[in-house]
Amino acid sequence: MTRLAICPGSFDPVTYGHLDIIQRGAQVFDHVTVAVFNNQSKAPLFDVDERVALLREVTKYFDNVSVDSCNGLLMDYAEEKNAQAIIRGLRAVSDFEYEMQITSMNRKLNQQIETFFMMTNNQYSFLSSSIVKEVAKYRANISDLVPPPVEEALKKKYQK
Ligand code: COD
Repeated sequence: MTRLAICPGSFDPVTYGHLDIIQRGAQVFDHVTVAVFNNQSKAPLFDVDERVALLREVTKYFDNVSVDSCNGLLMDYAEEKNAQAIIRGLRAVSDFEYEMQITSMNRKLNQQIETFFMMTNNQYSFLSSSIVKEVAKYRANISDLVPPPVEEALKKKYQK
């Protein structure tokens, strides 16, 4: 049986922290689908198509990773795709409460699909899309935080 994991998120935009958990997840599962959602509580800088295009560009070297977008509930999407698992990353204790809340709700919605957490790589423990956008706005060097296509896309956004 092919073991499929969904790696859901806003990815606004994808960072090296995201890429690290996608890559490590892809070493454990047969296939990882990165699913881009519009998180209603965050006002996005990149629209969903832009986020998907950037993710496809930076994951093109992994042969068992694909990228998709989704509206609606994560667990409906995961069930429709016959996924066995959800992959999430954990950076700090502050992530834990939020993750516990959404994982408990997801488990209530579907008991068959398990959520797996991966600890961040130490070098990315401070890294988030929000922090990258904040510093990119002031034209700081972000080359060690995001892959080159994302750096380019951020430059374009903040040139306007
Ligand atoms: N190191 C390791 N992991 C990281 C790092 C880093 N530096 N940065 C981010 N991550 C991880 C995050 O912990 C997360 O697991 C993943 O990468 C994606 O992060 P974000 O910030 O892009 O994504 P979120 O947290 O905004 O995603 C939230 C969802 C879109 C998954 C959520 O809102 C959702 O499931 N929406 C669909 C609607 C739904 O089903 N709701 C019911 C659940 S309550």
